[in-house]
Amino acid sequence: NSVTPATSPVTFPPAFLWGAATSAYQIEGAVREGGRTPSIWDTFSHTPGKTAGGETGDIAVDHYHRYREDVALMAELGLTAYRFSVSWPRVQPTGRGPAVQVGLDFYRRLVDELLEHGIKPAVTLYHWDLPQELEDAGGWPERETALRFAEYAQIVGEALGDRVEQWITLNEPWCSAFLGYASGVHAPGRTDPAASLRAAHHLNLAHGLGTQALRSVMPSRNQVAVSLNSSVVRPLSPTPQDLAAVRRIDDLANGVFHGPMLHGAYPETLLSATASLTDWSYVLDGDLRAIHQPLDALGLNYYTPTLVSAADPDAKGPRADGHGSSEHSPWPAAEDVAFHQTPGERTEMGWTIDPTGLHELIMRYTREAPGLPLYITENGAAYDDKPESDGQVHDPERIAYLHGHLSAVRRAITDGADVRGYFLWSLMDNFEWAYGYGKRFGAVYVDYATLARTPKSSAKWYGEAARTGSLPEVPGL
Ligand code: PNW
Repeated sequence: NSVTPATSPVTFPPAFLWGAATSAYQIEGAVREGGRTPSIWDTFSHTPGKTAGGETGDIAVDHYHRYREDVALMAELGLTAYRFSVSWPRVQPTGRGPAVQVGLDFYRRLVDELLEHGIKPAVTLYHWDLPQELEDAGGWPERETALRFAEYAQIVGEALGDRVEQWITLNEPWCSAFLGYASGVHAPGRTDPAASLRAAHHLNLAHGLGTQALRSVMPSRNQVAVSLNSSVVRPLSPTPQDLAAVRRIDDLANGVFHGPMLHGAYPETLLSATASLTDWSYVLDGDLRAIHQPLDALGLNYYTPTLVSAADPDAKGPRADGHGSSEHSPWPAAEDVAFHQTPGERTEMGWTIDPTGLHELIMRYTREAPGLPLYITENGAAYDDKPESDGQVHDPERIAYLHGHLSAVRRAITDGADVRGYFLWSLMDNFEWAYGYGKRFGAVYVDYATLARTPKSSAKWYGEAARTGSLPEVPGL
């Protein structure tokens, strides 16, 4: 008779991908090289008052020049996949017309380097760096931007489709639409709720047309997906009023994107709730059919749950919605909803650590999109990491965070979910948008004075998980 250990090792399926993720503007630097022109993030970060300390991605972590070193580091750690994004203005500086070969060549070299090291590339086409010229022509609230995206998708698909199997059209269109055009804490920094809803529709259309364009030029074995920062929205109390608040925010966070993408329609409750802001007349005949493309997989980005209630109309005070400081809300037509801090331990972003939310999220999409393979395309935590006197960086909090969330993924797989891989956000410390370089999400530490890279203890822990396919034990857990 065998003795059952108190805890058995948390083991993953053999083909499970162990990845890390980054995005172009957050790591590349070299913003004026190879014919690249400004994106909305260059303009925004160079506008006084928009980012912490006026920090920009001008140099970032200089990945454009150090990609070989970075790929070698991933290989040394044992990662089996890497998710990165292509900078649109590096490939198509004005957002229109012929591609710049130097720009495409950079990504081809990066992909070849990954493949030579046995690392599977996953390409995100749009991680928020819209060519400034397209914003000057109206940006995402305009239909034209979606048409231009489809052309850009085709160019990149033609250039890399023979060697990249995994494709993601958009990263977190919620952030592009609502942080970019409603609260204004992200580029282009506009604060127009009606425009943000138009932006959401044209991002959806870009996804649909971009998916068609990719498929028209790529081998059919390739997979096309989208990465949504799908929120887990919970009520403060189970009253009808608080449940109505959940419905409102769930429509604005999730339904506005997965409604058309997965089911071919916007939620009725979203259309009625936003009727005072927009009549949705820019949703043209055929748009929903174009957006409702069969997907090969769905990418979920998860950090923290969202807790809401019906607002007390007399209550005034700061909004605890964790989306940066702005007097403008990223939630159009939701003045009657109040946001609350989920109780519990938090990361350096102020985001509550809640792995059960990730399990909930995976199970929700398992029900909502039966048969669709899922990837966790981002999950991770910012901590105030500092090297010790011996130069090593110890981040036990991040190890605990990763252990908790990977265990939640494993539980979801046991419960019947088809999760094929996990991409830690982020491979290395980088430009955390409006927060600048102060928030470190990396598994690898970057010394911003020298740009030297040092794997933190979490990188070694995660690398061991990747090499063995099961989670190394964490002392004290
Ligand atoms: C995501 N919010 O951003 C992005 O995909 C990454 O580029 C980023 O570095 C990472 O998560 C960490 O922040 C988000 O306010 C930014 O809800 C803001 C929010 C969510 C995700």
